[in-house]
Amino acid sequence: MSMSAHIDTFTADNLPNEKDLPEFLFDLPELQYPDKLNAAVELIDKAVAEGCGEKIAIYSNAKNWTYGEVLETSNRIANILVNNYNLVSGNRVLMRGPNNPMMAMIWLAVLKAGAVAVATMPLLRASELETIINKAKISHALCDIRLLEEMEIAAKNTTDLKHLVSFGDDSELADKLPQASANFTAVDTSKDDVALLAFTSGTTGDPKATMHFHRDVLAMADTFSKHTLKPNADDIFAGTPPIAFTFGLGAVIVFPLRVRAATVLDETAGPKALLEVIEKFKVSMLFTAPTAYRVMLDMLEDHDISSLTQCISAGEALPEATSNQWFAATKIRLVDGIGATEMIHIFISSSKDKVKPGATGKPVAGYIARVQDSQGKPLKNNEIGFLAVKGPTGCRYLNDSRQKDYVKGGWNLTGDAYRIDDDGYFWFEARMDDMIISGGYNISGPEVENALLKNENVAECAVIGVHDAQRSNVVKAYVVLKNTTDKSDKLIKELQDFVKNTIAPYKYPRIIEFIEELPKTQTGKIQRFKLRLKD
Ligand code: 3UK
Repeated sequence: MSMSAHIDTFTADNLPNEKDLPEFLFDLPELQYPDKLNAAVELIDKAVAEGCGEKIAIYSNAKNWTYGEVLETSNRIANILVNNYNLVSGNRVLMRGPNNPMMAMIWLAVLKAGAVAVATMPLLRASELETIINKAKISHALCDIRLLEEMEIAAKNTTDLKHLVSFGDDSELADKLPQASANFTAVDTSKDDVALLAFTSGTTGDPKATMHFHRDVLAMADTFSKHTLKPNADDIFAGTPPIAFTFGLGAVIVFPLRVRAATVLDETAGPKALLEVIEKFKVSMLFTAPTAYRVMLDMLEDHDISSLTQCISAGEALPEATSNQWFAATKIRLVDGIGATEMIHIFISSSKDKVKPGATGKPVAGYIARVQDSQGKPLKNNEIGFLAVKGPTGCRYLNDSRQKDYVKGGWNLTGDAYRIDDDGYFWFEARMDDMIISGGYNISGPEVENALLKNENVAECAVIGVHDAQRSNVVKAYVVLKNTTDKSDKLIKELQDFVKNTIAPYKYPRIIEFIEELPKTQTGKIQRFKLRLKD
């Protein structure tokens, strides 16, 4: 391990014990990083040094930013943090705002100053912010001036936070920017200094903070992006996942800057706005969740999306039906990829010409993966078990006993049930928690969902097991309808027959309830546990 440049050693002091860490693999030549490495310097200073100063780095509805302007502004922000607010390397800086150019430049500034970026979802409420401040011992918070209210409540209830600074139009930061120097010498961090904390979207209980080093930030680009997506400097990236979700951080900041491409950071969320962004900025690389692809399918006619070359889906299993519908409408085969906050980004996927629809793909270059039983013994092809993965990135929870659940025998265990087919493709079955045991059978909720989604009247659905005295559990489907408002028993029967004709009949949903909207996390995942609580 190299010597840390952090003065505030909180993150280093709270790393898991060596014996509880996963094994890390650095086989690829591009993963041989030097001991001294600052990810932000690689992403922005080096881009300008290579001559990209005049090239556009960030498009937005308000203004476009060249690489040179992004470098200057992030330098000014770093100077303000250090000179006006006493930031020292290793301090944790909370960031609160929608995906916009300022958020990106603050993120770069925090890393350049050797501090630790803690981006948060814009919709969080005071109590959730409080939990993050306490857990990560946040010293500084930068908050979009329009989102101050909840932040101020959280700040009052905590003692660690010393500086709360607003950014955006007419903010404290905007006020100081013109006077601050545009030159900043980045802190000479080590490749294994913590660069960011990412909180898991955690469905229940206490959120976990995962820690990622400077080298991890680059590794996500040098594995998945470089080898699977193969972008170049002419690409234009866009997507909906927030920067606080590492899916978004990679998609709209790290991947584009790593290859000196451009990113669109647009605040207006939602599938309709996304389609407008694609058309206006001629986006080539699109990143969003399966649900958004489904919603966009019905709006494609009104938009010119011919600039798209690759569409990446992650966060949840991509149903084969959605993959095929998107392909039929756009001639672009969706790239599905499974990632996790613990792994920082995607570790199983396929490049678009190698996709097997319905399967997630194969381990990304730099990663190895297998399916094992509860004892850690590898299973044979086509047997369903626990997904285990290893690579250049991996799980490091900040001071959390759950480290021992995620990492066993050097492998990261994601909590997903998978199988590997005879061609080596990995197939998602379910979250372990979403496997339904009914009448002695193991039924995967997502498989039933996939069958239902092939029906023309089904917009969205979620399948869970509900308690039943006879069968221990029965399969129940919550269905959001489209093309019809007919919530009759006849339609229920039709949908049940449809499933019986699509997959093994015993898997059909014995109960179907129509619902207006499915409960979802801010990262776009269906909250099946909330539906389970209803029953
Ligand atoms: C599930 C998937 C099937 C799976 C993420 C890309 O989702 C991300 O991170 P989270 O920590 O959740 C991890 C869990 O989500 N999942 C994600 N993608 C897929 N299941 N197919 C998929 N394609 O249960 C996994 O264990 O919120 C995704 C990049 C960065 C991320 N953090």
